[in-house]
Amino acid sequence: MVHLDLRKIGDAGVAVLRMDNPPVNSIGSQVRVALGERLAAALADDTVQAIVLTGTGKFFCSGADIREFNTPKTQIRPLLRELIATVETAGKPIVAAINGTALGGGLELTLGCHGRVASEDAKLGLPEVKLGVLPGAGGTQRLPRVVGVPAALNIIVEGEPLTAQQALECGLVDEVAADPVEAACRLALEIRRGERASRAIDPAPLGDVVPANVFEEARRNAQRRYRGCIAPQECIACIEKTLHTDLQTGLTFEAERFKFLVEGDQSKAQRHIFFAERKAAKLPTSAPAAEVRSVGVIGAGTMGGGIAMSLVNAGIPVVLFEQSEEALQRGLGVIQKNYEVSRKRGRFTQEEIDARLALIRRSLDYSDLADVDLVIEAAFEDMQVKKDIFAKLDQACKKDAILATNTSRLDINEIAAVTSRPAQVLGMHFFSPANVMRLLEVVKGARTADTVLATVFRLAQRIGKIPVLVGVCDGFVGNRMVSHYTREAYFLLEEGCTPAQVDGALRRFGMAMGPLQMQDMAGLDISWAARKRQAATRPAHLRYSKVADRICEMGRFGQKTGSGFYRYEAGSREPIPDPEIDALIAQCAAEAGITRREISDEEIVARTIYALVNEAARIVQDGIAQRPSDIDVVYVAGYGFPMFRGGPMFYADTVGLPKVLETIRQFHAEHGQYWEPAPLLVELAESGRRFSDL
Ligand code: T1G
Repeated sequence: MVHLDLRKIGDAGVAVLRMDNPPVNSIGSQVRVALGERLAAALADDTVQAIVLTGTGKFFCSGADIREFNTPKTQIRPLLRELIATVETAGKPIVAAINGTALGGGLELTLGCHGRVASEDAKLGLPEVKLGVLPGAGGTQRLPRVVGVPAALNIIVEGEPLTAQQALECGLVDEVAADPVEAACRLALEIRRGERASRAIDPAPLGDVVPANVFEEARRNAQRRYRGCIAPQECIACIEKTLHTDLQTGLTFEAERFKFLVEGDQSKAQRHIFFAERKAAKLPTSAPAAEVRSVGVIGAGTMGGGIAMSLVNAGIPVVLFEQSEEALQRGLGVIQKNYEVSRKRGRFTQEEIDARLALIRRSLDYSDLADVDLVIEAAFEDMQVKKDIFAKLDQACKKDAILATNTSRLDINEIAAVTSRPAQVLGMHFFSPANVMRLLEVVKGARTADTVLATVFRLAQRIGKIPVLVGVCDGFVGNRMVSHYTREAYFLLEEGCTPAQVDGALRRFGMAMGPLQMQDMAGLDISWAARKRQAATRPAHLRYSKVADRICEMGRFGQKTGSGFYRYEAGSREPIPDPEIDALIAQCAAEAGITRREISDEEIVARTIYALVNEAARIVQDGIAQRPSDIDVVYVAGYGFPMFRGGPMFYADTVGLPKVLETIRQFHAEHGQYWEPAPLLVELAESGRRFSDL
């Protein structure tokens, strides 16, 4: 747990305390107790002139043990902030040797030390805001006193880690060393001998070190970037305290705000997503993963181009295939333009972009795909087009190559059946823009081999995606649910809402974008094609809204045609309400004999979000998703569902399944069959259980 090694350096003794709590050296109650004991021993030992704190392997300390939050273990003494106070006020110099990742409480521990040395590959950050809390062991009070207020605001509100070099440049660490423990021992003794100044924190208020509007600006930015999240605002309030309050007063305020957040629904939701993402990435098989050295991408359109970028961004060579030179040039042009935008934003240097573009080999010939380990097909969303491509790929590619399709809803098994290798065929459903969106639905076909799943899951993590295993059905998980969500949005239009009212209610709920604006962004023609495909099997007795079809019949496909549910000025994505659409909706309602009425935000949210929940319960029941939390990951990472609500299933649990069921039964009585409660939802609600129990 915490090892104590005594080192003799010259005639001086240095106690090296090494935290060792795999897998990520989190600091829970047991580590705190052990560290407290070792520290007391080293401080009491007269042969020890200085102390060094360090970690094990790749981790210094990944912060407090998140699993202990909201449990009695958090009250076991010493508390982390008490340990840090002991370090800070120790009579012997204590230096942190940051041997790797130091996050949250781990970095806060080093802020109590009298010096900090980092290894070259160290990562240093305070990501608590991503868990809906704040750095509650002094980070908001000590970091501004070490790196200054502007840098502290950025580190704490954004929650992104710094490299060792960046930490050196902003004064967070004193040195970067190949052997941080050796360097820390030397620094500690130099401080002991008075040859180097101690970096002990000055507890006095900082005073007006920054213009007052810095905090207003920070609040406005955080409100815009993290709409609905309360933790960033609390972080800013704590940091602001450093200007005019001393350290102890600030620490008390910080502890009180931490308690408020950690007991709140938002943090519970964000922690749920933290663990849900890690659970989703685990496959129910121990089959070995094969190496993917190069990938073929079929189609250089919006999706193909984004997929190629996410692969070369991870250093994986790509053969980008198109049917015509013109299409290839157009696709490569879009990729270059996207990189140019990233360069202007300082994300990539020109050298880095050139290196990525050099990994893209352009192709008009299937034989260029003979040696790739995986092909991802991102061609036009039509079954026959995809079957033709897979038949050709089956001939052109080496026998053990994996063939994946980026279809967003077509039957993987039907595509696999045209090949001689159905075990090597699966779906890899990326989300637009594919080089940005982190979600990847990995669609397991009836005959997809476990080794193929393992290979694609490992590749997904390598390219920074969150893989979620889903089964074959129309729309898999995300799109199968979204069609129920948009159905209710269309019905709400007919019953009295405007597009802006529906979208506004869901934006206030926290969605990144409302359903109708989202449809305009994705292109109305895609869902129109799907509705046409489904028309043959849609039961005639079921209600069907013609609103979206009518808009498409007018040639309005959304942003790409300058109008859809909204109008868009040239070059702008800002949705402008259009009276012509209001009239069209009223016409459809009249034809359907619907009397329009006032509709509340509450009803809009319940009808759309519970439509998601009810269909999601069917998806779990059908085994299309492994567990409810996977569905939360799909919606938070792929559909703009607010992280601070934890996804549709966690949100339903938070509301309470009996209440959700009661409302759905009410909708069932009012609106008919679409709202028949999912048997799994009924079973859980009536047995007092939750989705999170599954
Ligand atoms: N507590 C408990 N478990 C943790 C953990 C933590 N802090 N960090 C990781 N795990 C588990 C994780 O669930 C997984 O478990 C396994 O470790 C490997 O993780 C007072 C209040 C450190 C960068 O926010 O960002 O300090 O799935 O798959 O990709 O102010 O984990 O195997 O059962 O992610 O190598 C602040 C959270 C806490 C860091 C490693 N710290 N962790 O990434 O491995 S709040 C954080 C991470 C705090 C103080 C406050 C990453 C990582 P399982 P992994 P990885």
